Amino acid sequence: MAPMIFGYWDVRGIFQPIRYVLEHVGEQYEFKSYSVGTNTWFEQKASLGMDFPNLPYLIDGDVQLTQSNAILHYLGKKYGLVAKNEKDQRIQDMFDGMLWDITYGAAMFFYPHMRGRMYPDGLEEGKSTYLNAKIKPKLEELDRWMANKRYIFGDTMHYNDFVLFERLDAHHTAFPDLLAQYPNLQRFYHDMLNEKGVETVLGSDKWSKAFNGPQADWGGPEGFHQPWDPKTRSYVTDGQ
Ligand SMILES: N[C@@H](CCC(=O)N[C@@H](CS)C(=O)NCC(=O)O)C(=O)O
Repeated sequence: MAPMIFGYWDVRGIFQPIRYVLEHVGEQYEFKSYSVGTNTWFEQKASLGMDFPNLPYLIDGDVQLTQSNAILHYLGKKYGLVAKNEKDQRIQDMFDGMLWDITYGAAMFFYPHMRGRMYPDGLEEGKSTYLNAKIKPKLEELDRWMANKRYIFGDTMHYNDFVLFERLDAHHTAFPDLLAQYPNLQRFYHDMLNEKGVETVLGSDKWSKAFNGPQADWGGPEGFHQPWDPKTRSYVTDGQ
């Protein structure tokens, strides 16, 4: 059987949890990388024969899928990383939506063209609004949820764990003091760093380390993995 094909920009973005799942289960796959800042994707988009063309996409034989949660769900089913009863299904649905809110909320803060009325004065000035009004309340809820749990669903791993990890990694990198306020999330984060898949991907130079595209004020290919310093409006470099 031909390997599955995935397409996405050459940054971590919303594809990274999908990559963690694939590497976690040791699946062979082809990755079609589209360079951010080029038109390659947009030139091909309409001709791929997809119902709702977008990035990321998945082609697996006759199956073609877009929407990151639909792709994660498809892979989760394939590899046993999904809810297996009604109660867990409800939790999974809730996490799909809630982690998407965090993903989208971060994009609305870090990408200037998406910043709206919430942050009228830009990144630096909007930082405390983002932290206090947006992300901290969600991390508090998640921290309570994760008490006495190894993974989101308790003892067994689901695809949502990789999404939560990626969101925590981005926020921990952008705001290095943040995670220390949430002991249960911090423990989960550090455990996940050693999880097969996460370790493989983050330890490899095969894939971009940039969280965001170059249009973002933080986490783009230029300054990836360096915490952003609000005072200098720049990335904190080694030794600072
Ligand atoms: N809700 C969609 C969002 C997809 C999306 O906005 N993709 C962005 C990259 S993160 C994109 O550039 N899509 C290409 C396009 O709009 O043609 C998902 O979860 O997959």
